[in-house]
Amino acid sequence: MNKLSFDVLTLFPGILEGPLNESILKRAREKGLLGLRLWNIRDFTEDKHQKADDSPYGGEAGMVMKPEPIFRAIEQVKAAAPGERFLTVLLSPQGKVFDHAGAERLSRETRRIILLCGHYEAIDERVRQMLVDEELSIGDYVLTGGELAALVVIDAAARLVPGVLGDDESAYRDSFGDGLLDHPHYTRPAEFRGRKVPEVLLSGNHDAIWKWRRRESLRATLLKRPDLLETAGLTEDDRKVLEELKRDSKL
Ligand code: 4GY
Repeated sequence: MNKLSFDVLTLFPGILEGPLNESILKRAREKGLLGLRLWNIRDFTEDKHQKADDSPYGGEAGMVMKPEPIFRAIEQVKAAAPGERFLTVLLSPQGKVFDHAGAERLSRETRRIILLCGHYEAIDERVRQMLVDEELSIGDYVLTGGELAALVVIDAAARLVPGVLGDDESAYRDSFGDGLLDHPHYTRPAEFRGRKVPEVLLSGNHDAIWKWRRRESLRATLLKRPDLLETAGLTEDDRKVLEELKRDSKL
């Protein structure tokens, strides 16, 4: 088994520590299915003020992360795992937008993944040019730093690693796998404040239940994210159901 491993480089490891030590990610690490190391870029400064950022050349507002500590950090990360191969990823709004396909690709990655988190305004361009293999964005907005984006990437990739989700959880793995939105879910009680759980779910008829769920997934996708229907893997039956949903417009 080759394990999914991340080395996260950041000026603020505390942002990641909490989430990585809770719930499913914590359990995945304990099971040895997920490797995670946090590296504080400040530890790789060499001046007495441990300066990791500086004002930009050309004069504009904000601070730019200095190249030297990042270069030293990445060199040390690589030296700590001799003979291993690495994929260095910069989290930034300029990257390719991270989606389910991206999560699947990373979950199968055999190289150790270095996640480089920028903070402040920017990172010195030479870091991107000389060290970064690819840039990933979690969406078209700007964060105060790449740390939250790194968490999103780690979480989405880790849950796709076989064994990370328990048996009870793994049923949900396909929710986006087929490119459709999830169907509604219900638990006890069978009636709550006048709202009943759909009869079919109590019927024990698994074929009918499967059909209902598929129909509700298609309904939710048609209603909330019709763009996803273009790329979803739809069967002939799915297309018939969609036509029905549109025709009846009892969405
Ligand atoms: N969006 N997706 C994102 C981000 C913060 C300045 C470079 C994003 O991934 N990262 O907004 N990152 C910036 C802050 C330096 C990273």
